[in-house]
Amino acid sequence: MTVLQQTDASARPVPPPAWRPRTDPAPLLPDPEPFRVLGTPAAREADPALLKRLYTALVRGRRFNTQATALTRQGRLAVYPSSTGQEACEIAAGQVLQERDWLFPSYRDTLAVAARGVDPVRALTLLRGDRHTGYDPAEHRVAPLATPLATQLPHAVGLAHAARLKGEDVVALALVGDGGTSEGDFHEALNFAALWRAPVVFLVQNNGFAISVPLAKQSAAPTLAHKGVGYGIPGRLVDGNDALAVHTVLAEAVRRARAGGGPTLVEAVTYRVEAHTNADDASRYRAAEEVEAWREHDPIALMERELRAAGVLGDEDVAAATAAAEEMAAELRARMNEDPPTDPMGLFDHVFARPTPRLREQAEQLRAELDAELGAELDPELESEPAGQAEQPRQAGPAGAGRPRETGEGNR
Ligand SMILES: Cc1ncc(C[n+]2csc(CCOP(=O)(O)OP(=O)(O)O)c2C)c(N)n1
Ligand SMILES: [Mg+2]
Repeated sequence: MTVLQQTDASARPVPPPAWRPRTDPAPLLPDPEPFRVLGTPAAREADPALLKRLYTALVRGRRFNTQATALTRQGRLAVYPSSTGQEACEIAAGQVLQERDWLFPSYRDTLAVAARGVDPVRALTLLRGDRHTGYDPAEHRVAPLATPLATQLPHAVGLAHAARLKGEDVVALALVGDGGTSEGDFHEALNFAALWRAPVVFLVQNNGFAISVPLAKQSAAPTLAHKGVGYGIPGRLVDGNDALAVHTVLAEAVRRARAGGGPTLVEAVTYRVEAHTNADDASRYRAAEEVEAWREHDPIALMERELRAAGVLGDEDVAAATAAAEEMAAELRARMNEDPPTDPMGLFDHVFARPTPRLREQAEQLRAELDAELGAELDPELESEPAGQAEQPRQAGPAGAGRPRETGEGNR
């Protein structure tokens, strides 16, 4: 009789205990519905000061997004991946950590970085086209905005684990998109985080799309929060447009991590209202009605409705928050309209440890051209010649030749 023909189940050997699940998966499973607070009786118990702080930051964040997008059209920013519609996640992530903790953002998370206290102009440096991060990660405890998907996640786990080994009280919060959860780095990060019980929190902003790829074509998982279960990490599902709910869930996950309880995977269900970046045309892959439906669930409107109903927000407060956001936008505009001093010679820095002869030759050629232009600019006789006869100084980058030759550091 072959094994397949065997009919007597009792004849099968019982697997030893090691074959049983080592962790009860039930407590790891996310709730079937995203956690919500705004519009429910629980919101009435929230600290009004926290609500107001979140509201003000949301209004400011929205204005930041529209201003940064406008700056791309004026050529002042190379690219901007807007988080309009996702401000609740961004602001909660930026506010929920202690100073000693670390934030690991992706390219879409400038708002979270700014909400953590980094100067907004510095937070935009990378997106302005500079090779520098723009801010000192160690000073702010904010890792550089990661453009390669999910690479920030193993970094977060490594840092959190190292801090724990050193006996430091540090939690790392790592942000990633729905598309990023398909990356190998996501899986490796979750596996090691669980294994080492690292004090790390993963926040997946499920905004429905990875550029033009909708979630339905990205993953067959029941929810993205379920992805934690296979690694032994609890998954939490939260309404990503409900700033109070995201703040509550993240704060709980951070507390748990700090207390030695290990990592949590939070999926915030939200929507990317704008195109992927200013270089994308979202109308080619999604219907305007879908976007409009999500605008009905706008994070600022949800918060404002709650605060007005609770009687802690009036017209003057709304006007004050709007005015403060306008002031921030005006300052951002003015500062982003300043040409950062750049050194065209910086092109050759950090290409090779020892420059090749060809590179050295090119550098010398550029240096000679720049010196010639500088000489032309400074020579009064040349300047007084009728237009057309003197060689026009060539613009070399936004700063142009003849400006102070500073190193790339001046771009900060
Ligand atoms: C490793 C890697 N592969 C591909 C890309 C190209 N890419 C840039 S953004 C993006 C979509 C990411 O979508 P998601 O993770 O959902 O983040 P979102 O842009 O929606 O915030 C892709 C595929 C990349 N940056 N890095
Ligand atoms: Mg996405």
